[in-house]
Amino acid sequence: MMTKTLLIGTLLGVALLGASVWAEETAAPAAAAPTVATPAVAAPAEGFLPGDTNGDGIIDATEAQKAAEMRLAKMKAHLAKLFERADTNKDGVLSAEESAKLEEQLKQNNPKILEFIQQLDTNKDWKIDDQESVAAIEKIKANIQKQNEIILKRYDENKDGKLTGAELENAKKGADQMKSRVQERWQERKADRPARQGGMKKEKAQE
Ligand SMILES: [Ca+2]
Ligand SMILES: [Ca+2]
Ligand SMILES: [Ca+2]
Repeated sequence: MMTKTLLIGTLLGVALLGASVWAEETAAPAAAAPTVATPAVAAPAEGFLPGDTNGDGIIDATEAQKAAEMRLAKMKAHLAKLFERADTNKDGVLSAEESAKLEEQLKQNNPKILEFIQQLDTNKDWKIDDQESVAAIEKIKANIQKQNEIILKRYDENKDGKLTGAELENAKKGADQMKSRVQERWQERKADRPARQGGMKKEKAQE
């Protein structure tokens, strides 16, 4: 059994993938594709959790549906770019070789994204078709539900199924700490690949 904290970390980390990680990964294309634009990735401006539009610390069914759809749309856009880049002979499919190369690249740069893609792309063609999309929305919503449960278990002191007053404050603090930790991890990762990131930044600055 994983500890509660670790689980929260993992889930919040995955939730935060919705913003920073997608931006990060998309901003670091291979040198061969400098023209790929970074999509406008909305920062989770609303509540302290991405998707929590009313800021009550819980992602209800309506919020979850919207959050899942958004996350899937981002994921599809991101995957389409990865696909295009990986499809070196431009025949619209990834050969075993192209596929292996992309997998290896993601494994090194962003294993969490790879894991997420592999969970959703069940027929392993590096595309999310309609059927996979339906399943993906359900999977993302189930993750959100799990996240709600963990947050309530940890912060809902009076067990009324809501976070109010000090409960909400504590949950916010917890989320902030988790965000800093996630960001620190990203800084560390950036530091591990200064050439690529530095190169990209300079290119961007000159545009
Ligand atoms: Ca909410
Ligand atoms: Ca697929
Ligand atoms: Ca409560």
